[in-house]
Amino acid sequence: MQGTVIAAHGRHYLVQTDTVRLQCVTRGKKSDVAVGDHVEIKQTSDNQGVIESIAERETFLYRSDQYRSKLLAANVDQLFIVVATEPSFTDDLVSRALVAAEAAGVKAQLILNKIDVTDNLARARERVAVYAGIGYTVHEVSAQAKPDATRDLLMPLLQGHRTILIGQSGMGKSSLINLIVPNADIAVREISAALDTGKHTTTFTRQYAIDDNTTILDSPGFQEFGLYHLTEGMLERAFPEFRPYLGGCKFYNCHHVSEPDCAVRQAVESGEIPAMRHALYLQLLHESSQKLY
Ligand SMILES: Nc1nc2c(ncn2[C@@H]2O[C@H](COP(=O)(O)OP(=O)(O)O)[C@@H](O)[C@H]2O)c(=O)[nH]1
Ligand SMILES: [Mg+2]
Ligand SMILES: [Zn+2]
Repeated sequence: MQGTVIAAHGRHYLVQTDTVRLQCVTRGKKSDVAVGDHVEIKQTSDNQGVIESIAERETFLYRSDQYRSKLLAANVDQLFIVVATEPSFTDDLVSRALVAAEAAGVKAQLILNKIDVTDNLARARERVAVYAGIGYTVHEVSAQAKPDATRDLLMPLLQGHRTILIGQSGMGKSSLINLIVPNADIAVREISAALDTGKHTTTFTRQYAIDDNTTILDSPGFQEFGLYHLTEGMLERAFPEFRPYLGGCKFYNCHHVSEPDCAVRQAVESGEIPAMRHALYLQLLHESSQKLY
């Protein structure tokens, strides 16, 4: 039987086939299955099965720590980073998610939610403008105050795509999912029960089908978004605003750290590359050198 992994919790996976939804485990200790994976399964009881194999992935989105990389989602083609006017979001997480998306060849956009909270709106707009300046599209919504307008804006962007929502806890990811997916709250309770996650309904990634070729994935609000797995070469290419300068450094193998006549650092000095982004690049370069696998 073939199916799609729609939720993962530890080594337990929920697989949806055309006809049934099965709680699955992998054979042996294999644990490299992710939500979004197309899998071959063997049904072992009414509601259980074993994952036999994983189909080739179109994309894979990772995060990682010093010790291992962790597959976040497979086969998504779009990543929406959800930020809000309140609570305040961190640029660190936004940029890390953007870098992960670039490295995976997944198109990224930003959603600024809670624009009804006018006190913080100007500041939030200023902050997301940095990403718009780099070339990322930013959409403004209010899941709570303007639900219909929010749905009307998001639906055409989602149609025909496999989209993952990423954002810190409290930004409004679940509120957006509830607008887009009818009965999402019921679905998540069912998934939670099937995976026996207890009350921890938001600690795992799950996928909802909107129609036959439209899916949306909700991910937990990550505290950490390590990118130790990225190599230096992948890193510099994952910053689109660096690209115009990459051939222009004095040394062809320039790391853009402290080398003389570095075109990237000159662009930081002149304000063409946001200093905050270059600082994150340096941090990620450091992480990349610290990985132990
Ligand atoms: N004012 C305002 N509050 C919102 C909006 N969207 C979500 N919230 C609230 O923000 C809180 C966090 O939302 P939730 O969807 O659970 O965020 P998640 O942690 O990213 O899934 C909840 O109390 C929501 O009611 C919005 O557009 N405006
Ligand atoms: Mg949530
Ligand atoms: Zn350089």
